[in-house]
Amino acid sequence: MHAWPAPEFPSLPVTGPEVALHDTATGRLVTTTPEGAARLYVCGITPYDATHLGHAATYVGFDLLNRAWRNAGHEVVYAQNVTDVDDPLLERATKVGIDWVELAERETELFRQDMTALRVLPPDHYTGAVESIPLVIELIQKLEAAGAVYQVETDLYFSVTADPAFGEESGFPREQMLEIYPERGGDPDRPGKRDPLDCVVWRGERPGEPSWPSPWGPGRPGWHIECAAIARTQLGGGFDVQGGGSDLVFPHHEMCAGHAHVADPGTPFARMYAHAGMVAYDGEKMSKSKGNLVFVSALRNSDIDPMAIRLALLRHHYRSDWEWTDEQLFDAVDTLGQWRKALALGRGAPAEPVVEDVLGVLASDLDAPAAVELVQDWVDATLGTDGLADASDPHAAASIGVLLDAALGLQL
Ligand code: 5CA
Ligand code: ZN
Repeated sequence: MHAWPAPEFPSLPVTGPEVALHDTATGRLVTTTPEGAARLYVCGITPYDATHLGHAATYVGFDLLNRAWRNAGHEVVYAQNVTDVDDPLLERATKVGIDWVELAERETELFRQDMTALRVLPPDHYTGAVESIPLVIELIQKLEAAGAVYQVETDLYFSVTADPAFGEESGFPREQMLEIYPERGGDPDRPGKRDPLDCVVWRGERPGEPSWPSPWGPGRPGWHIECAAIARTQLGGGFDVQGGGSDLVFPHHEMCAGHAHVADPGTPFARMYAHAGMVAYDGEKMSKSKGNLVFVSALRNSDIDPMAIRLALLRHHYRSDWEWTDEQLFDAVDTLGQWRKALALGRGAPAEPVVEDVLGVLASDLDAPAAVELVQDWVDATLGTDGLADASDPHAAASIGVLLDAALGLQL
């Protein structure tokens, strides 16, 4: 399917440092070392409802990585999926009495518009689960050839024990996996399974549900196999970063890695795994199932400047869990007003050190809050909030404007 239009990406006069990122699997800050283009996969939406600020925070977080890599002189190949057939989507479509295809298309289109408004760089490969069914079947056949799948009634399961590295992505002890699994789509107690942690790779047809033909009978793909198939096909083995929100650490990314390891023994799925923190609202994780949502599109419809939404998100480190409040948005609107005033002066405090420092903090685990502080210091010095305006750099505003756009995705 098509992604969304790319915003302009201005080039900076200097090259940024290599990007270091916190790796979930090792728990360490690791400097990424792309060979050729940097290859990024970020798990996409399940389009049964509009984009909320939690989704937006995750995609803006990985957009910082995309930008930091480009600013360090790398080409980036970015792939993202759309889980356009899955239980929650089908359940919602039935509940509201609309066709599931129509629901998925409508919400995916709204997501594209939200991402465009937030100036998130689009993926190069944007792929739906439905359109990747042939890839899924091909991958399951590889797993089958490796003896890693078995049938329970009309469903096909993946044996987690087939991957000797199973557990290394999340690092979770087995008890923790067993506890989380049922909360995140797993069915540990189903009779006939060889290991409670085994996951469905092909779900046999159920009455009233869509299905596609396969060597194992009509059905549809499991969730994890979808991302494994799309990522390894579009990015190849051992791509640089697998990303998503921290709710995907287990089981989703563990299972994706498991499938890929068994299909291509000796090749890692991703070289590292990065996860964004969870955004809460009203005291709980913002989630479609709880309904405590703030939609990006609702804010845009009430004439909120999308750049203020983006700035409010950037004020939190991508890895931290935090709670959204409306005040943060009003603060961001005020801050942007002040920044625009400083940029309108043309001259200002020296921009060169700001450019270098901002690229530096972003290359160190995407520290956007520190970058925002550095820009604020420049704005304060330029406007002379202490009565001492610094206008020593005649090209300051132009340089800071380009920096804000290229590094932080803020076009003011
Ligand atoms: N389609 C799957 C991934 S293959 C999925 O998780 N879809 S989703 O619509 O539920 O979430 C889309 C992305 O937003 C995922 O990366 C998820 O980890 C992230 N996400 C979901 N809720 C939040 C939240 N409250 N805060 C931050 N990120 C979130
Ligand atoms: Zn995924």
